[in-house]
Amino acid sequence: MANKRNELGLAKEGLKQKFLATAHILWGRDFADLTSHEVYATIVSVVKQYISENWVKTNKAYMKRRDKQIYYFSVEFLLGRLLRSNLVNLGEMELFHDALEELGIDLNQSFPEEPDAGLGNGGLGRLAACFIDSMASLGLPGHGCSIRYQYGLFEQKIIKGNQVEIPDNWLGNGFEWEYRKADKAVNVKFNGNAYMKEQEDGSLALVHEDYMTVMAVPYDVPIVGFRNNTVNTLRLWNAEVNRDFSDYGTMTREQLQAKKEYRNFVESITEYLYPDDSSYEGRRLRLIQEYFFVSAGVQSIVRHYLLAGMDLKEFAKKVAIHINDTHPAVAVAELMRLLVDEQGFEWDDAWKITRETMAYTNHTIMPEALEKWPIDMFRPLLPRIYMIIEEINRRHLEEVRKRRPNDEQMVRELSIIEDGQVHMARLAIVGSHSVNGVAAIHSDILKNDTLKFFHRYYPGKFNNKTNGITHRRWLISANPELTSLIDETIGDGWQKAPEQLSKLNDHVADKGFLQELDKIKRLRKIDLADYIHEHGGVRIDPDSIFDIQVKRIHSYKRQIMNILHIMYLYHELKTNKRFRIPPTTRFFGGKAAPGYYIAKETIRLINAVAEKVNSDKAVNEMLKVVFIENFGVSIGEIVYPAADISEQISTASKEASGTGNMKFMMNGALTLGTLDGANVEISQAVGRENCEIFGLRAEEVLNYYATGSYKAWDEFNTNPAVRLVVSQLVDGTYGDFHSLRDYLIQGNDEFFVLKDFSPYDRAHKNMNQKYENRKAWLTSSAINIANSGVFSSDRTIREYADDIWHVKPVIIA
Ligand code: CBF
Repeated sequence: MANKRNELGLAKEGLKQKFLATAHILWGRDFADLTSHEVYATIVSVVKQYISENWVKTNKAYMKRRDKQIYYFSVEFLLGRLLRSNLVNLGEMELFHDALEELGIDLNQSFPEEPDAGLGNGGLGRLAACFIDSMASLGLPGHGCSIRYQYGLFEQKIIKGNQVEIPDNWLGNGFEWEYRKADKAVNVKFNGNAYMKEQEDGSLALVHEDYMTVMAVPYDVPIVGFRNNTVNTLRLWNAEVNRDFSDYGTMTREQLQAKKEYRNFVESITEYLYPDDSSYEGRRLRLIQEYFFVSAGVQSIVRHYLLAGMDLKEFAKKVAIHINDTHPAVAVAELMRLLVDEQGFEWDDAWKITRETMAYTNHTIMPEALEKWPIDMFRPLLPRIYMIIEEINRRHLEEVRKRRPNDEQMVRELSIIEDGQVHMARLAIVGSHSVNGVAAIHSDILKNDTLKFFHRYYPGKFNNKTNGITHRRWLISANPELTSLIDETIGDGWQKAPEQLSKLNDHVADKGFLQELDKIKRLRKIDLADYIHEHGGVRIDPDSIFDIQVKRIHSYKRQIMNILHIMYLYHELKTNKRFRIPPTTRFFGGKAAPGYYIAKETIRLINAVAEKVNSDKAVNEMLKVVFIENFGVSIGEIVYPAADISEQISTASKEASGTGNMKFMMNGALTLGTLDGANVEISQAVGRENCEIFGLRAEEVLNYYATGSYKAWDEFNTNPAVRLVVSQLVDGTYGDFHSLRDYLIQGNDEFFVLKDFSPYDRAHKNMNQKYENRKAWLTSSAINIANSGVFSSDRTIREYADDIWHVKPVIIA
């Protein structure tokens, strides 16, 4: 013990010296004189000194042992902040905290100095971030590949109740975690003419001429494993002007103009995450972005592979490329291009390698996310890639016709090019050896509905991998007191093996444990209440029920049902003297896409209701409504642990999985939800008595769509509660919301808000009743935590590694 204390003391002294020396090197000033941002940057620099040794070691080990590598291609990585999570993963939080304290610095004050790396917009991007954390923590050689966007998703401000979008200049003060690797730059080609030209000997050779080159420069971010020495890499590509294009002196006016246009073009590529796709130019820019990072990523993988001295024939045994949603699907054609055009492979051999290398995950059945590009846009931009896709499709359809003679519907449904468009999901499916959905119900819907023709044709390719979240960020880091309580109760083995959380099942009736759980929940609720108040919001009673719905604002997620229900409660509280509810705060948070009118109107309605309810003294002891501005990863770390009720109320069949549901559950909230996405598996894991399930089932929803038999008017006419709240949208109670009324009634309520309204109300009543029984509630809360281990992304990634990538962990000594 004394020895350990001694070691720690020495480590602390050494660390303090490091801070002082690093401050001198970075700023030429004493540590004590630094601004708070400089202090933060100095801490990061010191943390990087801890990380870099293992980063080098990890890369060397991979190179030397030639272990199979996983490359996870995703247009989004919603990282959030890294300082706290890196310290957790390094296991050095306490040491840093103590050393800094002795230097007069509170480490907790430094965390908010870090900008949220908002390189994503929602579940898909956050999942990718959880996955790279899990790969590193499981010791798997897995890396991310994406774009270094200059601006992340917009910053949301609420002004007079409306969402206003401000550019998210997250790189404004620099991003301390990145390493620019200029020597690893590659060129990406756009435009020009590509064709096959007959040679003198009669053979055909590819010509691609008059193209434009963009230089892709990687910025690498270390991804630190959990106390295991592994440090993997997230490679973010930045578009830069090609070096060859810099001889200003000799240029004519036209050439200078062309250069200016070229520079603007290049700079636009990595400027924004999701350029506005309502215009042709915006859509084209998205396609440019996708090819840009995919081409750069695949080129750099092949180059690295050859550098390691490996044989390309073995490529699929040594490399797994994952296509996260359709955005990187063009990787299929790019790898074919590199193998056939640049490495001289025969088509069939290249195709075998490509298919064995690629795997694809579908994240939604929403048609707008299954990208299609008009040929007229695609071909001029990527002429050689288009030729390759045409050839892939020609051969693929030849095989379809052979295996399914006279089945022209099958041919149409499976064709990668159809109706003048290139279908990226189809390219991904044809070019991959595995296709997976992200929750059991979602994978079933893909097989039986959305992709049924592909499933009939390639039944063996389809599988399910239910999503997960990293318990390191969402529990260990976000809720340290709960972490300590769990450690004290079942030991800390669960931190490395989260399935061991199930040991808590033996304690869910322990009075002492439940009392502690109760105290910790209250602490987290106070944190959230303070955050809201400090950010200009209302005062909230931490003893009220915290009922929270945070996620992107989308019609299928049905925030509108939630707010209509609050309007109903408010009406009852005002008009019915006997009507009572336990004191409740209903929270919302999430961004609406800038061009999504109904979503923005929903935000406006939430804020209008909040204003009225919160300023009404007669009810606001019982009911408050809060819209959390600019919800994102870091705010989520305060929000998820504070919830009593997790609202997961999407129309059944529409939410592929959801992952917020898992973050809430892991922190002890009870799910109030539909049987959609991973809610189904959550309800199975905890039992129906420990969550509240309501509403239409997926089969019923799909049946309504198929038969067209749902009539929103009937709901309006027959359900007085529905009639009341829908009428209030236009009678001036909250302002003018014709937009939402028309959407629900004239638009025939595409997502069954009115149909599910009364079941939703009953579900709330049941929850309220349950909440009144403190012991039963806390037991349910504990059961949710105890059964959340299966929703750690470690479990998910292990399944990907075993079933899809066939990759084993590598120990970094
Ligand atoms: O699979 C991760 C998440 O992806 C989405 O956010 C997406 O963008 N497609 C889905 O909507 C979520 O259901 C899913 O959890």
